[in-house]
Amino acid sequence: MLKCTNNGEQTMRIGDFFTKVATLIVATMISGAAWAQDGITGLESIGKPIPGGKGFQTAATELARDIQWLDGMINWIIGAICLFVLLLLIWVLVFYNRRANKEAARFTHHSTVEVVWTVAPILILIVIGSFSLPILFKQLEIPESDLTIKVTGNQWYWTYEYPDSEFEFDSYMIGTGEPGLTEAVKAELAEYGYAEDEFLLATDNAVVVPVNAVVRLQITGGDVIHSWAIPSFGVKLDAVPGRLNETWFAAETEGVYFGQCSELCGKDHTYMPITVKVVSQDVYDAWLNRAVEEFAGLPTSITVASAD
Ligand SMILES: [Cu+2]
Repeated sequence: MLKCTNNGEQTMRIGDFFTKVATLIVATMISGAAWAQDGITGLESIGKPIPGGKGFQTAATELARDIQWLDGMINWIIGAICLFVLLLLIWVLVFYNRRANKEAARFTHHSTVEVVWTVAPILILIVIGSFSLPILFKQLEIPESDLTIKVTGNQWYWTYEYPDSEFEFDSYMIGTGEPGLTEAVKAELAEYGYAEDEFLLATDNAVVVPVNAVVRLQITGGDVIHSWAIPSFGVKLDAVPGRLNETWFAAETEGVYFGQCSELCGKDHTYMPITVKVVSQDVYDAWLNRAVEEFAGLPTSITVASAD
């Protein structure tokens, strides 16, 4: 009898336990679903590749504008050198073939020409360097920052930490583990507010930053070398285990910007994209409050007791 009662009690307790677990799972799913939209809507997707696109993605930072300008400038120099070499070849072909130039000259050295073809490339390199080095240094000399984000690359997702507010979250590609753009993935993309052509770029938890804020990025790797890159920001920096690389950006236009891991890091290297939402300060503050609650960080405003 006693044994039977015990069994009955145990069954009830197990039943209770399962009910509690089920309630917890449902609650987590509901809060997860509510968080899925991250409360930020109406943003235009600016930084993303377009079908048939040839040039750079729209520049949204000073760094990206600098890089794109440098690329254009160097292209003109490359064009001029190619044209010069082509004209030299044509000149040689026309005037120094066997018929036009029956008596070939016998000299083997020409000091002036040798000096010119040594000095001219050096001068060209000095000109290019005088423009490219300041742009390179600008990417690594971080101005006074408004916000710090620590980025950790993992196989195969990103972890973002907002140290000022003491919270962190993981960011996975929407559709991770799915065989492709299935109906379920399409539905999930729509739920998160992304278009279908943003598959492989959109993530469940986007990085959110205020517009025009100077964001200091601290980038590291959790397992192997990854690389955090957003073309529109002109940012690409390796995430190396045991090393903290730093760079920065200040996005000037509100919108959604996409990037991808840019260092071959293993079998799912293709499936660890980066999504950054640039929003107004008000939207950012509201998001930060929700994020602190969701990811159990520090409240954004702490009232400290006065000394007197
Ligand atoms: Cu990677």
